[in-house]
Order: sequence, then structure tokens, then C-alpha cells
Amino acid sequence: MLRPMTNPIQQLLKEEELRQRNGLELIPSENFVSDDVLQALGSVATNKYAEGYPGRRYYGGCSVVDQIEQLAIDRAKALFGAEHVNVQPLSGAPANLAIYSALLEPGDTVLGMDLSHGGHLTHGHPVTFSAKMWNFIRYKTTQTGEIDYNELEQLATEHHPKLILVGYSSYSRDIDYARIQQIADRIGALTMADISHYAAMVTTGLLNNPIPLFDVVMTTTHKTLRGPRGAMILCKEKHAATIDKAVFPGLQGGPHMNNIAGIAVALEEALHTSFTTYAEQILKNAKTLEAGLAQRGYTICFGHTENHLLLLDLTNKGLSGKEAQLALDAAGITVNKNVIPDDPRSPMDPSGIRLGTPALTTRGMKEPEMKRVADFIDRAITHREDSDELTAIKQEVLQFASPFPLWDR
Ligand code: DSN
Repeated sequence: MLRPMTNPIQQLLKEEELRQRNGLELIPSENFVSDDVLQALGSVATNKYAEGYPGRRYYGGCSVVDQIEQLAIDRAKALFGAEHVNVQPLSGAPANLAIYSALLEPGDTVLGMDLSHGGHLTHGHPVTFSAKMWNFIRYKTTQTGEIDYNELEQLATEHHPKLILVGYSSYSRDIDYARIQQIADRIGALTMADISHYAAMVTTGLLNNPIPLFDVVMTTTHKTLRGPRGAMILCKEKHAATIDKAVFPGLQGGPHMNNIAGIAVALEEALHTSFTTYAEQILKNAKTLEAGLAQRGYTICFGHTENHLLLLDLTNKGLSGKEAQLALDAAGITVNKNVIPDDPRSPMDPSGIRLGTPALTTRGMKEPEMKRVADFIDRAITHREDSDELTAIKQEVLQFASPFPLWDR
């Protein structure tokens, strides 16, 4: 039972819960956490300062939070098979910054994936602080949609990066980590993978796994992994001390112990066999959504999807990503506008939208529902100038979504 509303924030939180329940969440980096994770987040662990690491804290009173953090570390090691794990990064951007500052000297060169070809802002986009500190060189994808491994190798030979970075936020294909590692070994570079978007498919063996090969791997904890907002750095033992020092005291102060408790809960959930079923269904749902949209004439960037997301180029449909996002919002369908490879349009009004299936999969939706979702999307885009039709679709979406709870184990 929800408690009576006593202040405007509680009222607004209730409204946000209804928004989440009544609509279709298709932003690929979002998900719904379990009640147990929510409870940990809203727990007294938020009251505790605990600078340092388990058994090595600067403040007293850490005996209980030490156990919480150690459980999170042990579960992460078991889930990912990693030699060393740091669970303190507050989110993905600070985690990536911590890794760069641990492994690199100012001015060192890094090869990273171009943002418009599916990379991430924190992988060296010129607007970031990292791009001021380090020399990022960007590789792209080929016409057929794969990472251009030949170009990557040629850039590595030419620029001798200290670090080769892979991982993505809008690319829809798997990565050949063995090939990247071979290139890195040949030129003596370190390797880093940002698996934030697709960690669930890595832990369940559905996508290639960089952890046995790469020096350092970063994942956020709130995307397919379905935990609270946060991040983890997984690395080889030889990098453990430098990584830990870079996170604290290098970049952060007190860790958010309630988040770490929530991460520990989510990791335990991810160790259940049902997590594999969930990850498999994410992929099946993405393929079904892809088929439904391709049938309706939508252009799928990068050729096709092998993961949880789809990047659509809307150029042939005669509207921008921003216009599509607004129309879909009006129909109760949440997506995000997104740049497409070498987008001729601006990032604030780009050519594409990005869709993902993790959140709807958590709600229990499967292939038949994805066929309906493709139809809802197409109708909203087709009738984008007809506000009555968009309102009618929103009503249908509400009816369609209501049998699916936000969290269903
Ligand atoms: N903002 C996240 C995403 O949506 O991909 C990545 O940080």
C-alpha cells in the first residue's frame, strides 16, 4: 500500500510511477529494478560515510557496510569471472574517467569509437573533459555496419595508442574482442571495454565476453544488468591497486553505500538462472521488433541488430529523430532521438531514434507484444501530425501495457 501523499515530491514520484506503468519504455539504457533493489536504495545505508575500501576505511562504524560492499564485490566476481572488481564508481562517466586516469598520463593517445557510429560521449568526444586531457582518435563502422577493424588496425599502427577502447551506446552488433586484443598486443597497447549497455548478455554468454582477454572492463549497473544507478570496474589483478586509487581518493569521496547495497541485490538476482531467460528474451524481442519495423520500411542502421537495441535512420520517412520522439511521447511510447553514422543533422535534432527491449522484457513482454509495439511505433510516426490519433494510440498503449507489471520475476 502506498502511503498518503504528504508533499509535492511524493506526488510527483507517484506521477512518474504512473508514467512508467502506463507507457512503453523503449530507451535501451533504461530498465525497472526489483522491489528488493528499491528497498536497498531507500535504506539507512545512505546515512553512512565509508571512504576507503572494506577493512581499510577512514571512518569508524563501517563494520556493516564493509560486509555489504564485500558481498557486492564477491557477487560481481562470481557473475563476471573477473579477477578484481571496484563497485564504488558513482556512474559510467566517472568510472571511465577513473580508468583513463589510472592507465594513462596526460596527453596519451586513446583509440575510441566515434559517437555517431555508436560509441559514447565519454569515449573521447571533443565536448568532454577527457578529450582535453587525452588525445582521442576515433574509428568508425563500415558500409555493412560492422566496426571497421581494418581502419582500427591502421589507426593503431599509425598513432600507437596507449589504450584501445571498445564498447558502445547505439551500435547494434557484437564485438570481436580477440581481434582487438591481437591488434593491441602487436603495438603494446592496453585494452578497455565499456559493456554498460549489454552486460547482461555478456554474463549469460549471449554476446562475446571481453573479460578473459582485456585489461579493464567497465559496466554501469542500471541498464541490462537491472540494478540501481552506478558502475563497476572489472580488471586484471595487475591493475587492481591503480584502479582502486584512481576511484578513491583520486576522483571520488565517500561511496554511496545504499547504491552499493542495491548493486549487491541486483547482482544476486543476476546470478539466478531466470536472468539467462530474461537476457535471451531481450534478444528475441529486439529481433522481432526489428522485423516488424523493417517490414514497415524502416532503415535499420548497422545492417541489423545482434543485441538489445536498434538505431533507426528516419530519413526515408521524412521526419527527424526529434519529431519522431515527440510524436511517440504523445502516444505513450518513450524513445530517444539519436545521431546516425556521420549524421548530416545536428545532435539536438538528429536523423534517427534509438530503441531497446530490456525494459519491456522485464515487464514480461515477448514476441507477440513486440509485433504490436512495432505497429504502435509505425502508427504514431505515420500520424505524427494528427493529435487525436496520437491520443487514441496512447489510450490503446495504456490498455496494452497494463497487464504487464513493472517488475516480474
Ligand atoms: N545515457 C546512456 C545511454 O542512454 O546510452 C549512456 O550513458
